[in-house]
Amino acid sequence: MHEHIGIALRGEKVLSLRAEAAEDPSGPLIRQLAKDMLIAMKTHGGVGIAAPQIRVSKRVLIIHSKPNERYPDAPEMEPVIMVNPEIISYSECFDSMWEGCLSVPGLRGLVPRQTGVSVRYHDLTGKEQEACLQGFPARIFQHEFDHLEGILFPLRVADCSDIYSENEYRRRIQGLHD
Ligand code: K3U
Ligand code: ZN
Repeated sequence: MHEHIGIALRGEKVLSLRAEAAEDPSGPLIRQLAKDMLIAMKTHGGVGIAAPQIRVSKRVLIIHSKPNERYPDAPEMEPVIMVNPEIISYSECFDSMWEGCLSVPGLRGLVPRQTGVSVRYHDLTGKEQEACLQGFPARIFQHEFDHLEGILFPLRVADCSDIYSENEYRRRIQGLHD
């Protein structure tokens, strides 16, 4: 049984800071941080996580795309751990999707984002990697990258009336009744 790793909630200062670069992407501190993030992401049921969400202001994020209730067509991917990620380019197209966040419990917001991003990062061996992300993985990346910049999804919602409570979201968007 793992020690419980808590999630920082909106209003906590660590979520509004610009996170610091990891000096040694393959060192023991970053490896342990990545393990803790994986545990926290899995226990809390996220499809991604960023280090500030477990109260560590370092530039490390994980994306873990998998099909889910909301996005049944999302690709199934192994978790990808990115240290010191950078955005090389964005696609020109935008689309909007309903996002949630472990640090903003109970809310859903309709967020416009670019449909694709090319990114560069270090893996846990310290090697530089590049990836072109499209669709749901690109969305998760941009959401997690925002965490490293101190930005939470409600700031990205284009129209304030597109922020719903989780229950209202389920009723109105998913058409579920409980
Ligand atoms: O599993 C979640 C989910 C929510 C909405 C749609 C699909 C899945 C919980 S929220 C989540 O996984 C965040 C992770 C966070 F909080 F660490 F940032 C990632 C995310 C969900 C949806 C869109 C973009 C990013
Ligand atoms: Zn989030």
